[in-house]
Amino acid sequence: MKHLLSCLAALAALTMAAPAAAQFAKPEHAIEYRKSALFVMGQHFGRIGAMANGRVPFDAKAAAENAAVVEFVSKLPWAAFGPETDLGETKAKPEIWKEMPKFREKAQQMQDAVAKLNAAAKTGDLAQIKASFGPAAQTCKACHDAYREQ
Ligand code: ASC
Repeated sequence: MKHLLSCLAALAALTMAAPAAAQFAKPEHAIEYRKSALFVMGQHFGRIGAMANGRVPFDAKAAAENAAVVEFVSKLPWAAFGPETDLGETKAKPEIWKEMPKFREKAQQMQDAVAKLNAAAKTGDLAQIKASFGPAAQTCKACHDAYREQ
C-alpha cells in the first residue's frame, strides 16, 4: 500500500511536471513553442488589462477565464529555453543562456505575480484585479527589458 501510494505520488508529480519536461524534436520547435506560449499569454493578459484600465467594460467571468489561462500558460515557455535554442528566429538575448539562474528567477517572479492575479480574478473583484495587474505587467516588462531584443 505504501509502495502504491508512493508510485501514485511519483506519477502525479510527473503529470504536473509534464509541461516543464516538454521535449522538442528540433531547436526551432522550442523557439516556436515558447514564442507561441508567450503570445497566447500576452493575448489573454491584454484582455484583463483592457478591463483593468477601463478600455472595455468589466466582465468578471471573462477576467477569471483569461487569468486562469494566463496562469497556466505562464508555466510553459521556460522548458523551451534549452541548449541550442539561442540562435534562430528569436529576440531572446544571449544573456539568457549566460545567466540562466537570473533569467529563471525573473520567470518565477512573473509566474508568482500572475498566480496572484488569477487569485484576484477568482474573487470577481475589479479592485483586486487592478491591484495585481500592474505588478504582473511589471514582471513581464522587467524580463523583456533585460532579456528581449527590442
Ligand atoms: C502585455 C503583453 C506584455 C506585457 C507587457 C507589460 O499585455 O503582451 O508583454 O503586457 O507589455 O509591460
